[in-house]
Amino acid sequence: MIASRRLFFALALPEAVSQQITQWRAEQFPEETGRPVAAGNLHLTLAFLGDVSAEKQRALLSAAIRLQQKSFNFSLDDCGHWPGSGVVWLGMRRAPRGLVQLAQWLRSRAARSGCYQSPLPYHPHITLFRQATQAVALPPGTPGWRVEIDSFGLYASIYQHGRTLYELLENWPLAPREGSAPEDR
Ligand code: 2AM
Repeated sequence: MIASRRLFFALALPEAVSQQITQWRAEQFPEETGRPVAAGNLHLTLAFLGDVSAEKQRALLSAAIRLQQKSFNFSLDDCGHWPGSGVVWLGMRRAPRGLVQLAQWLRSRAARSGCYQSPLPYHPHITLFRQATQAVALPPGTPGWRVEIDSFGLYASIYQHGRTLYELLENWPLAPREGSAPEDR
């Protein structure tokens, strides 16, 4: 039998930003909001793959290495609550083209490998709380953290001793942006 693992492509946040986000979260949201995601687990999912066999994982790895995509940046200037899934999230009002293209490419490659992809539009977000099923008073704004992204990774989600851990399996660099202008791409 081939072992399968629960996998997803995602962007990691710089550690300093993760720390600032968790500090802001503790100041802005009451404890009863939901189950906070640990600072080290904060990430932005590009494509969720579900349970993937070792064979399919190999195919996805070799496809991802061929991907040509430039680095990009974004501001985490939006925050919201999806009561249905119990998620309080941090996101962006305007997603850069580079992020949307990267996610679309990975999602369509995943679909071609037989990984189910939700028909809902892709909404890039970082989950701050889970199990937030009651009404949440959202803060009036966010500090708008600016994040530079120059790589993406394939992660395995591992549930162990009552905790979820994300293991980075592979990381791919994105190409440098032309020039140094801090514009979105
Ligand atoms: P979430 O943060 O919005 O829950 C690892 O579980 C990552 O994959 C999480 O970022 C999670 O998104 C996402 N994920 C889990 N199950 C998913 C599903 N069925 N469809 C899309 N994304 C999913």
